[in-house]
Amino acid sequence: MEEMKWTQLWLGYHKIYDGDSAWQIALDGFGGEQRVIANALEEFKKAIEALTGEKVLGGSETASNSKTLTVSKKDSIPAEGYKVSGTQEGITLEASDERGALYGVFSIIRQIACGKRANEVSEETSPSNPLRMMNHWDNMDGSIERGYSGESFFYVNEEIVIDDRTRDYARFMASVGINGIVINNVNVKGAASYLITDRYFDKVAELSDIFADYGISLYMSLNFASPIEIGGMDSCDPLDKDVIAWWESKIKEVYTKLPNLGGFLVKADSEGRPGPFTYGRTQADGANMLADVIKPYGGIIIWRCFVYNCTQDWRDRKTDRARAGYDYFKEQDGAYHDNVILQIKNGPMDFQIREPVSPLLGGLTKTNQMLEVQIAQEYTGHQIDLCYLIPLFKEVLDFHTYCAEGKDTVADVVSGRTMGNTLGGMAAVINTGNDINWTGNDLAAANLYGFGRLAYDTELSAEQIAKEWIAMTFRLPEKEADILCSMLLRSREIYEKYSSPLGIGWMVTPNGHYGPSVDGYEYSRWGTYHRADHLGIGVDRTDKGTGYCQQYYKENAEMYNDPATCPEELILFFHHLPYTYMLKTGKTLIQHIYDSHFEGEEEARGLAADWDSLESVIPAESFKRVKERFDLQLYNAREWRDQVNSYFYRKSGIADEKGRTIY
Ligand code: GCV
Repeated sequence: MEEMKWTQLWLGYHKIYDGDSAWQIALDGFGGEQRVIANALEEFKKAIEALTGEKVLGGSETASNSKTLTVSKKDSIPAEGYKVSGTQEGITLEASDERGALYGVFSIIRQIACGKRANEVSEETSPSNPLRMMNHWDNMDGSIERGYSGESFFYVNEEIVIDDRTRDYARFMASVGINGIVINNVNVKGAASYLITDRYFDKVAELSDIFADYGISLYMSLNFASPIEIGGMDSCDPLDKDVIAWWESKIKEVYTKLPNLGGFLVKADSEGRPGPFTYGRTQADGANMLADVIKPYGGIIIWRCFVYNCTQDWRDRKTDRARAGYDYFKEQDGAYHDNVILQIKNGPMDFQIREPVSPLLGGLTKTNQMLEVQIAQEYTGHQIDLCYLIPLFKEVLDFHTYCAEGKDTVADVVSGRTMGNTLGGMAAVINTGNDINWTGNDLAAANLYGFGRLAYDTELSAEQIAKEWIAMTFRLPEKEADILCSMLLRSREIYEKYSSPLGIGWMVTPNGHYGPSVDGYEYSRWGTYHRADHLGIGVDRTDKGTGYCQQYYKENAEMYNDPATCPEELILFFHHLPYTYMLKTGKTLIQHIYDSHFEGEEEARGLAADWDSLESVIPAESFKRVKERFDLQLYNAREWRDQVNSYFYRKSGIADEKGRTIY
């Protein structure tokens, strides 16, 4: 038997039923020579044969018992949307464009893989978000910044690698509706600065071509200092006419070589990266200059809002990193050109297990905006610990910003519904690498699948997505599928319980970000403090503290400003409170810390036991890989529990009411 080089994730089809028909394909308004349509039909063939045993007939072949998949172009279907309906005679798929047809095929596959017969297939939908993107933090030496699944499958030794894996990757992404991929780390350094030069054009074009086969546009992260680093100039001032002329000629060259390029993602003036601030210019000056240059080619500039002072003095209690995004970007709301999108992390800090929603989302009312989340588990367990993140993303999407009446959730804002703009959407820092299972932990693939599905349809529930992913990946009996689904759904809260308490975040080992170090970031330059002393803990971000609360619309500002109305899972993010503060549960703050950490560790053991109970129904290799991860997770959970509890016991001198062992 040929050795498996990599898994097929949720496209590893299991036989669902033994069908007795053969399939014919009929195209109406679409042509088989259209590349995305051709690939969609290939996917249908591959899947239907594996799922049902039914053959798809070639052009001249006939059969007495055939059914037909009819793919029709219908202009009334919204862009990238589709309508599929099964009958006794076959399935009709209607779409107005190729992407819609491709997604329609994957919808048929999904429905059959989840248990429907071909004649029962039925769905009519279109994407919630215009842009649904994956951001790779892959470096050209093959390493991945915050990667926990091996090395990059795009780059080895500063060369771009294109093989069967590249195509499979594009298929997986298309199957969940991803339509844009940024292929390199936002920290653009060294060889990556040369992606926009002859050194790499041919390979990038080849990659872009494979993506285009599956309806995906290729994007690149851009080095704002390119005029200096690759152009030999002494400035990258966005208002300098020579700099602008350099960019004009560079972008012309880029689009000559890469006509399908979607555009660029830019991290500027952040964590040591160059940007317009160096020249006394604004973020809008930088973004608009590039946007104007790229506009004739139909490209867009996605400009990140992750700008903050990373050389803060921990003694300084006035500067608040949480405020930075809003402080830097709100002032220029409306100044950004229409092919600029501001990409905003879900929280004001940095992908902690719990943060409030960034006040920039919806705080900006005249600027295209996009939500950035992270499925790479940087702060959420490195794809060792189980942490299904879709519930977290749902909370963010459902959050009411109060920016407009009736259409004020983050989902409304980034989809474009609130402001009527056509550019916006969701991006995820991806969790893949060249590990055999793509995501390190086999169960972390639920986040990869889930992000795409959610970005396409923000109405889907975390549970529904989990069920689909389980059915497609493992095809388990009902009871076992329920166990796995429950594991996924419990996992985020469990991770939260045994790690840092009540929204405070950052009690993590510096640099690597796995495992506890309660004071690891307390006396650092990163603006990440918990301010615990012998009496209490938390950051005062109220009107009497850093004033961060006031960046929200009134309803939220008032809610967060008062500990009595502040959601308790975030209370230490917004308030500095005594350990004796009484929570609504009737527990003191310190008792909550002890209880949640003991519970979290115990519940993590429950997850591991649940996994053990699935041994007979999960493929052996997969079972073993995940089991090894759970062993590590249990060690981690125990360290978190004991270090956090001991720290606060030693600080506060208050004993655990239940008399459990604290060190
Ligand atoms: C790509 C955090 C991470 C960095 C990352 C940065 C960002 O600070 O730790 O590795 O850099 O976010 O989002 O730009």
